[in-house]
Amino acid sequence: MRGWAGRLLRVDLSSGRYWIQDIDPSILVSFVGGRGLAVKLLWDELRPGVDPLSPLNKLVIAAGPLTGYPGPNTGKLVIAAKSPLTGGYGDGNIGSWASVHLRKAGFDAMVIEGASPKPVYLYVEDDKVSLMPADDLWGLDTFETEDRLRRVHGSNVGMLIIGPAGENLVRFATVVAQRGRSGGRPGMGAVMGSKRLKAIVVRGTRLLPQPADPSLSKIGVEADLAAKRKEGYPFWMRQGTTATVEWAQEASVLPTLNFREGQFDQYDKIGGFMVERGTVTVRSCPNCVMPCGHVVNDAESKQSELDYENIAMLGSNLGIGDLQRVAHLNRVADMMGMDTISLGSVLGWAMEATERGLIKDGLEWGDYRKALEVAYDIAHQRTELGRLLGLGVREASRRVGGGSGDFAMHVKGLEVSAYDCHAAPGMALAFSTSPIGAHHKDAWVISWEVRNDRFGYTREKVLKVIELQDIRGGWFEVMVGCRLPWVEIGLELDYYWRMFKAATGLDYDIGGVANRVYTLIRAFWVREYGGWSREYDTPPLRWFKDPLTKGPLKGAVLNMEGYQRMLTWYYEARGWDERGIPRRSTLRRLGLGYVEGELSKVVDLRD
Ligand code: PTT
Ligand code: SF4
Repeated sequence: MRGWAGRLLRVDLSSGRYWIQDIDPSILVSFVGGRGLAVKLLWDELRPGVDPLSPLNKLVIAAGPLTGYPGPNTGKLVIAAKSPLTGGYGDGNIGSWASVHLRKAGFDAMVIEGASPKPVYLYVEDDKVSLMPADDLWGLDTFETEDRLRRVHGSNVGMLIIGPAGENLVRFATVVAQRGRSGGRPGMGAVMGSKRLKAIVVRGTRLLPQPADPSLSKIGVEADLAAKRKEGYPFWMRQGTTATVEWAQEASVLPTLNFREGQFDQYDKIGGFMVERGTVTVRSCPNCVMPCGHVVNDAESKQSELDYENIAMLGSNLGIGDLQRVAHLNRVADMMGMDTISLGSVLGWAMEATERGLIKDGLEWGDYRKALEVAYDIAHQRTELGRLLGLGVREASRRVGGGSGDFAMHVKGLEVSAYDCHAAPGMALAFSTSPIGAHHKDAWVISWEVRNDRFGYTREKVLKVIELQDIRGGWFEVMVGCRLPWVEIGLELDYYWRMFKAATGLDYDIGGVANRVYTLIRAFWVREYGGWSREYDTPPLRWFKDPLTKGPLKGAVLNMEGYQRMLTWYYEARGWDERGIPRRSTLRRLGLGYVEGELSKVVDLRD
């Protein structure tokens, strides 16, 4: 086959063995790569009900058939496992040289299983694989770990690293690369930590897999040039994703005080223009034509790489209107290896629980110093509050009780990313049907919704969510390229279809692949949850119960009846029944008939 390496590396940390396997070409054709390959492997290989932090969980690191080739933003990979935060399927998409090196080493993916008795890191150089002692790295932050590994292995390697949060099994610990790329929101760092795997270092010295059509490079260069000519390119280069702060304020969707409000009176102190003024350098993933990692000096005059989500969740959501302070919290999250969205959410929830008298000696709104202290406490799991918040907002609210679940901002256990949905039913549906919990990555429908139909509960909106999910979550996550050139500056999707065809020689029905991947992920959740309920696909109660109290949309709340109607339309369009469970006929149509047996053990499948 062309475009794929056709091989995966499997490492068993319990025995220290590794072996190389050919990947069945029919699996690559049906699931493509990245998230598609990951969920196929996890469905086939994980024992149902496995403890995500046990040696029986597996970590899949998967590139895709565009990874590494010249062309816009092809330096990413997917990292996936059963999530310790949600108990369902979890993944993240991270920019790292490890993606390009993995493919140059001759692999499309790695599967890491078992658990090492002692801290180790994995070193892969083409077909040579070593497990190296990591006792002296254990306990170090991600920056220091990267520096030390570079001193040993040089700069021509790619790395994926965990920090103290991953080691200490914080449920929203992530994997960090290149001092500021962070991936795997649903606790992929904790899965690495449970395996006592501190880092993965990859060096590939071979050529990338041969593409079907040598004109692939030409199309890639053409796409790069087209991106640079786009009208929005210069402004993007000035502010990247951080310009979203001003947009979100204007649209009343900027999460403020634990998603109580959609506007923050100090938004201009943490917005894109402040970032632009303070930017000292810009970093990027490999092969990026439009770098978005804006680096500013933080409250300790150290460099911190910012994106919109970090600023909103650690700034307005906590009532902190100071960019340097927000940047410092962000830097600490990167060093500790924790997701900033979940960190901002658990801190916001704790501030509100403190205000309501549900937590003693907690934190006040806007209290930066205490927020910083608690962030370290979470990463090191060293106080009762740190241990509670390290479980994520769903579990923390279950333990604290007192109605605190009503303002715990999550779906399926994954904290909501930075878009308030009091007046955005389409985005609420996108969060609630995202295949990993409330992440915006699969369908950022909110900009379309704000422009076109702010308040409607319409079928058109449901179909828009599915269209975006299929392109973003179904397609960019399987071919594994960064979607931002298309989303942010309007690079035509046609370039990607052409590059994909030139790489693999195959013409794809995108909707078919996306539906197969979404349906298999849903089957995974149903198997792990032992059934399904519409409640799991419903957004946080706050958006239905507590109206916005300020701003132009004062009084806005979601309507439950309208929302449930949209959810039913969503299930119908995906071929799932009214409970949200894939129908037998859908499974067969998508070539997923083999999951029927396992699913029938936990639910009665309908035709
Ligand atoms: C992503 C999530 C995001 S999405 C942001 S900001 W964003 C937060 N960034 C964090 C960070 O930084 N440090 C930290 N400790 N935690 C963080 N948590 C949050 O993580 C990221 C970019 C961004 S920046 C976005 S939108 C796009 N996401 C893509 C995606 O999901 N798929 C895809 N094919 N292309 C994408 N391109 C863009 O990538 P997760 P990254 Mg990330 C400091 O991984 O788990 O999906 O979480 O990986 O390399 O940092 O790229 O306004
Ligand atoms: Fe990475 Fe940003 Fe470039 Fe995408 S646009 S490849 S996230 S640096």
